[in-house]
Parts: sequence; C-alpha cells; structure tokens
Amino acid sequence: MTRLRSEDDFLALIDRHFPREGDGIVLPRGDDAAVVACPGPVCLTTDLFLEDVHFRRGYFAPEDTGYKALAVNISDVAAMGCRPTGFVLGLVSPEDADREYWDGVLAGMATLAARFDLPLAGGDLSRGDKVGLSVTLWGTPGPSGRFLTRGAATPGDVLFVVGDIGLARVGLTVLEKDGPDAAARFPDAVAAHLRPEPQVAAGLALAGLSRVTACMDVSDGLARDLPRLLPPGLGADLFLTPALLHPEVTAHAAGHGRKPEKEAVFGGEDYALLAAVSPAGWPEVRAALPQAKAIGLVAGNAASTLNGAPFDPRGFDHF
Ligand code: TPP
Repeated sequence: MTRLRSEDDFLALIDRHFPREGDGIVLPRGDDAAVVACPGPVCLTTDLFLEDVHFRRGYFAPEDTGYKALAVNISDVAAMGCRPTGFVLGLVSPEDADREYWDGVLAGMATLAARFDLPLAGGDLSRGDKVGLSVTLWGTPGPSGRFLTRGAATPGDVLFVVGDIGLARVGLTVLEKDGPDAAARFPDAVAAHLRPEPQVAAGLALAGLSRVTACMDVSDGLARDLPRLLPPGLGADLFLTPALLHPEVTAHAAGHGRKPEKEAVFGGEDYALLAAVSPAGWPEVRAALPQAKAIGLVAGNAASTLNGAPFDPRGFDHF
C-alpha cells in the first residue's frame, strides 16, 4: 500500500492519466476554473458515483469504478442525442484508498475517455469516509443540431430500446450474492453492471431522425423511467417476449421462479436508450439501428400494461 502523500501528489497522478491539453480546452488545468470553448448550445449533466450506494469496492475493480463513473454520465449525453466533449471530476478518498487504487480508477476512466477523445478540464479532491466520484460532463449535438428530449411522444408511437433491459440488474443481484465469482455463471450480466456501454452512436443517429419523438436513458429501470419519458396522462402497452431479452435475464428469472419480463422491467442501471417514434418512422429507426428492439406502443391513457396485464411503475428510488 502506497499512501498518497498530498493533494499535489494526487494531482500528479491525475496528470499521468489525463493530458492537460485537448480538443476544446482553452486554458489547461491548473487555474481556479476551467476555460473551454463552446461552439454553441451544449448539454450538461452530472452524476455521483458513491461507494455502497452505486458500487462496492468488494466486487468493483478500481478500473471498473473509474470506467462506470464516467460511462453513466456519457450515457446521459448520448440520450440527449449528443456527442460528449469534455468533463470535470470530483474525487473523495478515504484513508485506505491508496495510490494503487486511484491509479486503477484513473486508468479505467482514461480508457473510456480516450475512446471518445474526452479531455478532463478540471476537478476537485477531498478526504472523506468512503470513495466517491462526481463527474460533470458536457456534449454537443450532431449534424442535425437537435437535442433529443423527453415528453413529446403521442399515442400510437412505437416504443423501443437500444441496449439490454434488466441485464445489469441481474449482474448486481449475482454480484451482491457471490461477489466477483458471479462472472463465471453470468458473464454478460456482470459486465453490463460493471461496464455499461454508453449508446453514443445510437443517440446521435436518433437525433438525426425527425420522426423520433422522445428519448432518455434507462437508469432506474424501465418501469420507473417509462413514465418519465411520456407526457403526463399517457401510459404504454408493453410487449416483452423472452426473445427480446438477454438469455442471462431469462435464465436468472427461471432460476428464481420469476417471470423474465418482470425481471427486465424492474431492473436498473441498464443505460440503454428508451425512445419513441411515430409508426411511419419505425422503419427508419430499424434501418439506422438494426439492434433497436420494439417493446410496445404509447397508449392513449395513463393505465399501462405489460404483456396484456396491468402493471404499476416501480423501480429503484434513492429516497
Ligand atoms: N446498491 C449498490 C451497492 N449498488 C447498486 N448499484 C445499487 C444498490 C442499485 N442502484 C444504485 S443507483 C441505481 C441503482 C439501481 C439507479 C441509478 O442511479 P442514479 O444515481 O439514480 O442515476 P441517475 O438516474 O441519476 O442517472
């Protein structure tokens, strides 16, 4: 265990993983505040990633921790139909998180940042009782100039997802039970929980399709997030067949005597995109994103159904 001796020591470690210069960085890190170029409107998001709330050190490798703290923010920008362009980072370190730990966290984060050419513009450090990461990230729209938003879906629109629903929740369940050994039986679920793939290319593609009426990323589970996508007073008729679900979701549900579609909608941390498109636009979505899966239709009233039966929105809630 090598202790981090001082704040400057920590900052030097950050410098080893993240270059100070980068696209859009007007004044490199080192001053009181960041100066970045803004070509026009940007979308801005922030997400905390806290030990024992969002992750456990017992089964999150340091590299996974850094990766996911950034990935969940990139996912928000992807859901707005934007490309991520820069971020700032706040870190909280307890006494027992040593240099090797943070070296791993920063390496995992830097790997993902490099994939999107994302510069780190600045940040803050503090001592605390548990590990905490706070990322604030911004992004710019694609060629269409459009920001995808929630709330403009109308009855009859096709609801679809890009990414797996319920898989990350299975990952959390098996990791909580068996720790890292869970990866042997549920490799994709564990990977979906530890290293979600932000759907940036899909978000940019959807922003270019004018018939797409609404989009968001699913972080609290489909059942809880769906009402947030739809205008007040509208519900959805969802049709989730096992063929639409990942085999590990179906297998886990079968092992616990649960219905796979319930396992899927009451999940969380999917970081899939959930979107709506007018029926005429669905072929365009399929052409642009063959991996998109239709899961239902927007209904004309607030009562939602799942495979024909009424269902109540429920999911993860911090409070
Ligand atoms: N307990 C632990 C130790 N780890 C977890 N990942 C969870 C519980 C489950 N969990 C934590 S946050 C969350 C879930 C399902 C929902 C998403 O996080 P949130 O901070 O609400 O994301 P946002 O909606 O702000 O993007």
